[in-house]
Amino acid sequence: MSRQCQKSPCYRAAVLLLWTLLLATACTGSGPGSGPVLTGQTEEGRAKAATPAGTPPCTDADGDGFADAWTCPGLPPEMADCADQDPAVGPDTERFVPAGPFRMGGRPGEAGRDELPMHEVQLSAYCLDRFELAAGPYAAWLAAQGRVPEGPDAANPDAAGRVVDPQRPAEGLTRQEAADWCASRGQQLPTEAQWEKAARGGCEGGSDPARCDAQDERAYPWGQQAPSCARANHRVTGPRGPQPCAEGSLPVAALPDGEGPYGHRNLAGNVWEWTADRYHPAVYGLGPRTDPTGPSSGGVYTMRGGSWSTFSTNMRLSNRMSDQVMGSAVGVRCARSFSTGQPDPTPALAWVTLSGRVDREDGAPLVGRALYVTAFDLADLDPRTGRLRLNGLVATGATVHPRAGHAFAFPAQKWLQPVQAVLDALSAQDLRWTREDGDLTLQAEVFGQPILLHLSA
Ligand SMILES: [Ca+2]
Ligand SMILES: [Ca+2]
Ligand SMILES: [Ca+2]
Repeated sequence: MSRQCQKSPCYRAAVLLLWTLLLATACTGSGPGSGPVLTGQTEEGRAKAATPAGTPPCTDADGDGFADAWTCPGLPPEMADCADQDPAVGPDTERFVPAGPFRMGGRPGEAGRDELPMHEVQLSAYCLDRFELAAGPYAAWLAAQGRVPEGPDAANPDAAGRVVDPQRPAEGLTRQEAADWCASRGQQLPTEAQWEKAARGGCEGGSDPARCDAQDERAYPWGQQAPSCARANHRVTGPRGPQPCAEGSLPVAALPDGEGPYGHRNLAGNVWEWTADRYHPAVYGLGPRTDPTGPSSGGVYTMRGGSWSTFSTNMRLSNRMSDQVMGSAVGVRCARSFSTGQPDPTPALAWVTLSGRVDREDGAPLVGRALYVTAFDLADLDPRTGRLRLNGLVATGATVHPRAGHAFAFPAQKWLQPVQAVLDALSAQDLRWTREDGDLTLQAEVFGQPILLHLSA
């Protein structure tokens, strides 16, 4: 792009487009049933917890057999009590994550651009629910307040308040509903950093507890092994394309093999999880971050973890998604934190969603089962080719589904900025584009596959 443009407001505005385009045909198949149900603590565990070795005087005020995590931070996570005044809270319901650094983000080539660069983040100690919120307690809480589900994607309970399965996660909550639930328990939505540290583990693990190293950069909550249906309820990659592990969600206590380093279950897969942070694709490179809380302004929020309908390629724990995408299967798990967060110093984003269609630049059929395009901005411009390198992917499989010209659109209420202003800003860049009757065609590529994006106001 030109120097003039780098200095221009249009560049600083970092125009973002976000859209999802599914070209996939419906997949069929069945997965495993629910995993083992969580068991309660054992008498042996209680005896151990009451006498932690080598730690300051530890209290067990509520007598639930587990010492107070906050005054006794050296406890292993399965013995730490996140609420020592509340016998209903223990390591079976919440897991303590000790203070310290962790490595946040993904590796180049494996992650979206909004997950780069991988960087060290300092977090105060916090607790995070061990499981996604289940529909049973959530529906009971709604009913007690005379509330009905408000979200357009309400699934469990559904829009009429009917619980599909009380053991499976609450699904289709609005962010406000999720935040209200957490507040009612004396908790909060986790920040993105809190969510990700619970999935990755802090640098106190790994090969060198004294510093962050490559051992502290696991790609998935369970480690480095590729996603499977035993570890995460998602659409697993196979020779015939992504296949669903199950019909929708699984009980929140299912899949113990997928537990994270502190014992959290179903962080990856099952349902997406709301976070406290506003979405921004470029906060990771801003400098040192301590208890970051995301941008201080904006109306687009971040979800983490993927769902039962997310592909294996997006099960990595650093994956980020915003609530611009409609129909996402989203739930929540709450955090318990007493730290004062620090907002990331970023300018407000200009957001827009557009409708249109996508074709291959050379007119050939699109190859792959799905084309999934997330946020991009002008920094994604390849100066060599003049094309946008999209933060997306073409999931490949043995079967080719040529669906060129596939139409897509987003509901009008998701348009946060005047579309014409965004098109004007894009037109002012040195992009390769054509414009006709107000429509804009961008030349772009997804993992090297040239495509044409036809955008219309
Ligand atoms: Ca206790
Ligand atoms: Ca307790
Ligand atoms: Ca999840």
